Amino acid sequence: MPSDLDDVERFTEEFLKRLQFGQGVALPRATKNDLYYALARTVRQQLMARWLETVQRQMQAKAKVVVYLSAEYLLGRQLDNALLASGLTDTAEAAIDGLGLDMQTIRDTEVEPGLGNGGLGRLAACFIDSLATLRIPAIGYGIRYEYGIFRQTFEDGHQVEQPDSWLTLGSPWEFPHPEMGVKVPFAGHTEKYLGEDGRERTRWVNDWEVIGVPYNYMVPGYRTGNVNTLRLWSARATQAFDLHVFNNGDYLQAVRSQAFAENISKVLYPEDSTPQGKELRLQQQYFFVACSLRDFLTNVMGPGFDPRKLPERVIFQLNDTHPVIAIPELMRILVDEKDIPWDEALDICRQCFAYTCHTLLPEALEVWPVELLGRLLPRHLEIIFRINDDFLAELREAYPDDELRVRSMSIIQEHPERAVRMAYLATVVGAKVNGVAELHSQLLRDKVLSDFSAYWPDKFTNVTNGITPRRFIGLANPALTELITDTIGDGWLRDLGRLVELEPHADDPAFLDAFAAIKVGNRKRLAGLLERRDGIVLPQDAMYDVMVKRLHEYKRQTLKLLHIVTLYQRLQENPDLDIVPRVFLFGAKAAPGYWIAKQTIALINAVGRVIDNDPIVAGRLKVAFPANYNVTLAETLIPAADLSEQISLAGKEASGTGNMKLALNGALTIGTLDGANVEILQAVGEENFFLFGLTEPQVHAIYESGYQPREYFQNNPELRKALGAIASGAFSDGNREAFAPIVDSLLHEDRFLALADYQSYIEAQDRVDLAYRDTRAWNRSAVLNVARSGFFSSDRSIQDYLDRIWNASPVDAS
Ligand code: CJB
Repeated sequence: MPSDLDDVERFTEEFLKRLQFGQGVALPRATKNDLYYALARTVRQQLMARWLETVQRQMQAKAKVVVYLSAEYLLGRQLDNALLASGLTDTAEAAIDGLGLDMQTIRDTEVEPGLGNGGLGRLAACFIDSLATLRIPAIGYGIRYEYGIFRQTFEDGHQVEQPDSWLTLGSPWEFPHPEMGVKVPFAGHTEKYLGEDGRERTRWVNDWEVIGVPYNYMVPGYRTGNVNTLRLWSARATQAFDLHVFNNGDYLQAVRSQAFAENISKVLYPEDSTPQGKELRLQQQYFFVACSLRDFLTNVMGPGFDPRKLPERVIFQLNDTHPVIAIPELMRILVDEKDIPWDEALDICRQCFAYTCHTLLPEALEVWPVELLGRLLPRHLEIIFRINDDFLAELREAYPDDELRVRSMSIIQEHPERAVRMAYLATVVGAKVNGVAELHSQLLRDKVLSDFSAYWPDKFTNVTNGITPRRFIGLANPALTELITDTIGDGWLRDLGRLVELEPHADDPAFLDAFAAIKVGNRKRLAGLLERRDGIVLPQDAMYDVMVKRLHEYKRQTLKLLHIVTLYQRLQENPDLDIVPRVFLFGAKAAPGYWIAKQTIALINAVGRVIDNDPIVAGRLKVAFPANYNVTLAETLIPAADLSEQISLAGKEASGTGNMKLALNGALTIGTLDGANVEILQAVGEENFFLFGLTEPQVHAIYESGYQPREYFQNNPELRKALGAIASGAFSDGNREAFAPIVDSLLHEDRFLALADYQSYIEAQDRVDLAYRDTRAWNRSAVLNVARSGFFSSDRSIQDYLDRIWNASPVDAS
């Protein structure tokens, strides 16, 4: 992409101008924040012309638009990504350097927008990157939370949540448009009336409303000249305060309505895979969906647009159930506002929506109590009931003698309380339903939504997740990126399948040495960061064994911990035992209300402390748990990893994407046959992957036969010893109560079969230990992991969505 700033002098000049006229300071007096803003604005300027051009071109082409509706976007820092996309990284570095400034300090000034919890939000961020890179007309819509995912700190090893005030110093990347605010009604009642044509209509008479103010963000495609838009909504009160109340002397009451309205976009719900069912959450969902549909219909499609043409012009992709209220909202607009007959409106909706499911855990499937939905969105509830009535009537025709089946497929659940099953609503109306990895999609079809897949076999499809190679190798692993480019040439960051060209080099000693040296360098870089950031000192000459993901019982951080305790006990028993030194790196946030997950964090830290203070294992075992794992930390941590822990119970992790990031950066996986691990194993080959654990059908069989965790405990001496130590207070200064709930839950219930998989896991870890000793063979496997990870690019995922679901095409740059 040609750029008018790609000479260092011009760039420097532009940067100084931004500093002077944008920030109002001269170089000698500039703060870090001034420098960061000036640099961000310099790059932003470069992208803006492309952005306006892209929007213009896409409008003219009248192409079909992919509208990605997601309550979360876990974006990560923007500066480096914008530089990379526009090809200005080297120029910017030279300019900053030439001014005697430090680029890293400027980079580190940026606070990442943490507008997501974990995998689902990060996937949305990868997808909009790939959509822009593939030149697909696309808009991402979401919420501009004032506070993103909490900042995690540890106090005495326990997680403490701090508010994430990412906007304290503002953000140079956003473009607010208060003049384009959208009114969003809530509550009230509906009433019937006769239209001019004598037909009966319904209108919604709402009680209160808020305004959604759009904030636009650029989404630059990688060196394509294409810049798409992410539009996030911020809630404002319709009036700053109530003058009437104010004049009556109650100032506090007067501003209360403002606070109430602005609460809607105040904070991201920190629950991951466990819906909260709170009223504010439903308000958030409707708020962003109502703003987005209104914006799309009026501003993106433009005045005079005929909504009957929607199926040709748009596909609304529902990222999990959070935006599913968009379905009745579009029905309401079409029927009540645009006067389109019900059946025709439903037919339009059936072509415009598609739904991605991200879970298999039954408790994670979102339901909204009828009482709550009816109170907040009375018209939507009526519409949902009518969609359901139509659907059940259709089913009764198809299954005249099977009322049980009909009821079990109802969008409305009756027990334990009457509630709307949002996944069912999305499945009934959506044109397509997809899971996020082969195994997950198959289990969706066969289990979670089996009645629906029997009824509509063609509706169900799979799109295996992916990750953007720009951020997760291009930015995160510059040394490996350079080695790959030197070896196979340029262009692979946009065509990740080309990594297979590395395969022949897996047997080239010089290449392997260069690869190994990069890993060493990346470990050093991580060690440096953790020492500065957390005061954690990491040994260099050790295997870096990494488990980074949200803390959840199904992901089984406790199983990892049992392995660590077992190794520790082996060394205590036999101090001369020859083991490969390991650093166990954890990164994990627990939902604030998820008590046992928080206890698990405390236990990991407690085990780490004991190991740290034991001279017997010094230099051989180290547990490092840097607080506040986020996208920024991931970018330094992942490239340093040797071993990737993907140890969820088979059938529970929908896909995983950390598994892909780690493999792409040359970590070998130890994992179960779960989620996308299955496809990683197929891609990299069994000899380059440490497989263990029960398969999903075996898990099912164990549950069916009545699982007895205690039996595994009693029959396995090492397991008995490891759990026994935790129970006896070995990691809590003799306090037997401290971690009793974790031990009890494992011994009595162990919902996720950690004890059943323990032995198989330990054996696989012993194989890891052996394999790591053969450095050459290990590095060869690591290189093959990189070479065979091309499939996991989010560009491929987006291409699959285009082919299987969206039926949209690129619009070329002029
Ligand atoms: N996922 O991050 C979330 N939050 C949820 O509420 C439900 C699922 C994750 O989505 C990722 C992207 O599809 C998956 O890779 C991951 O397995 C799943 O847990």
